[in-house]
Amino acid sequence: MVKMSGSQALIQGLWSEGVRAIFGIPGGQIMPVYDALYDSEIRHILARHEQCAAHMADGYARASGHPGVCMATSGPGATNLVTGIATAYADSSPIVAITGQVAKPFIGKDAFQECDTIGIVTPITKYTLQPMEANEIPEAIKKAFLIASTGRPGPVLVDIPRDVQTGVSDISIPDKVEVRGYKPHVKPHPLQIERAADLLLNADKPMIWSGGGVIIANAAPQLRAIAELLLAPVVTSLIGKGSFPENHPLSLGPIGMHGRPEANKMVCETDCLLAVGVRFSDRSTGRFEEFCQDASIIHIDIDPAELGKNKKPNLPIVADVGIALNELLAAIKRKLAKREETAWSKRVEEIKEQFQNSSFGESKGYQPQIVEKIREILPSNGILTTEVGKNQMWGELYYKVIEPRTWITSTGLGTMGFGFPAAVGAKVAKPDVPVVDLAGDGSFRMTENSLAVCVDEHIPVTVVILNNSSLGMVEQWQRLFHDRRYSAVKLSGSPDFVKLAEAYGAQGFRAQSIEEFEKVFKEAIKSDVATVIDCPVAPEEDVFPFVPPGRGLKDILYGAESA
Ligand SMILES: Cc1ncc(C[n+]2csc(CCOP(=O)(O)OP(=O)(O)O)c2C)c(N)n1
Repeated sequence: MVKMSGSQALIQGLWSEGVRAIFGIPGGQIMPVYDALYDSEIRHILARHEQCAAHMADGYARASGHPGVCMATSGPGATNLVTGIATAYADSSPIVAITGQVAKPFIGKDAFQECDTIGIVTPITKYTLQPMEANEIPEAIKKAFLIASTGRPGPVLVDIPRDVQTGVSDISIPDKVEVRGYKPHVKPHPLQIERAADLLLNADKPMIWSGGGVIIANAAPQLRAIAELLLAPVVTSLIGKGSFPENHPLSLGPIGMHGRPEANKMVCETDCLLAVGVRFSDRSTGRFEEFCQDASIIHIDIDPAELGKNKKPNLPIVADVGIALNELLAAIKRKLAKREETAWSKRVEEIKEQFQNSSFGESKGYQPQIVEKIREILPSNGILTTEVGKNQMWGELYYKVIEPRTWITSTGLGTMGFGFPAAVGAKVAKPDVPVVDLAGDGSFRMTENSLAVCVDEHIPVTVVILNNSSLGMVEQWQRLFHDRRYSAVKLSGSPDFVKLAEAYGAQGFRAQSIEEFEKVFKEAIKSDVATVIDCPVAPEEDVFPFVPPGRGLKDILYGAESA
């Protein structure tokens, strides 16, 4: 036991959890913590908006696999974190948010900058804690990290009243902590694994659907081994891109509204689907009733709440995805030495042939070309984040992700403004790899102030803006489904993005052709300052193919004429 303040205990607790970077903004009710931070070796990255601090922590977590930490003061600081916390929650990303709160005697008195942070975030966090004495802080921090990073990961918020931060007590930092009632189920039942193996081996058209849970569990190698043994094609969810190398012969890419047509077509044909670490999102499945109607579905997930939530599986398995896939691989190996090519595996080649080199129309437009060029130039461990809109969908269709944790995008909440701060967080986690945000002009404008953070903190990320002077995705939907009644989508009044970057002290380029883009992009990812590349693109260049909302995966639109 050592005499220290609650704030000192917090900083020590964070340090002992391995925290070396915090993203945040100070304010009145968190100042004692910032004072203690002054004496610590933890790097503090001053965000320019708390929403960005939360997205930075999220990007850090997704790139590294370790919880990211964000911090804010009470009231508006805490409420500004909300979109970032909800984004992390929807995508099962482990962040720990620390907020200041008014001193205990002021709670419930409508004090300056008081708000019920715990009440606000309870539906969008995995857990919340509010230590009420200084000596409770170390245990609260340990619990926060344990809960955020185990089982199905997610955000945890620790709200600390100001007088608890300043209170001095005899405090020790525990090595271990137990959370009563919290026991994430990890081991699958052996009989279920045997059954899953039999179902897959007896199927004529086995297929794997791999999701974000495979990435979280670091289980990509096991998944690949199973696919190769079974000669089963693999499709992913949008967030699951990277759980199976998209340049692998068995990869068909992502399914869903903006998925690859070959993936959507083949998933309609399978007779046995192994769905791993996916949540059967409507964006992936289209109409639930039509999804894999004639297939047996095996669903493995660590969160029992996911099994049967949207689609009832024939074989539900609650388990840590890594352990379950290890055991499934062993079971399949016991029963099958090598599988010869089948009609189904030949169909994979055939369908890929049909679609992979096609732009689904005439010639490939500028935006797919840019996305493919990024892939060509970035090394396989380079990280691409995206915003939300057409930019994300071009990425989904044309950017082949090779390694886990190199594709970071907001899929559950679909948060515009996520990609740039997430890229900053990812670059802090992985300073040696190039990190690029693929943006739309609308999304970039929501969090462009992170340019100040990049310059100030020497975090050289590259932002590629597909600049169509419009809220493009909404415009596309208005074009296709609302009779071209363009309501509130034209983004006039944007600054010159090259000059904007320069005004922040970053670097700006404009690329009007693919040749120009190639040249400046190569320069940008090697540069030691943040770079914005403004690519003027045509607003009418729409993203196709896609499955219209409310339809089944077989109803693919290849162009405006089929809408
Ligand atoms: C914070 C937030 N507000 C609104 C939306 C709804 N929305 C989805 S896509 C989109 C347009 C995106 O425009 P832009 O960032 O310019 O990208 P583009 O589609 O043009 O590539 C909008 C407004 C959203 N997803 N997130």
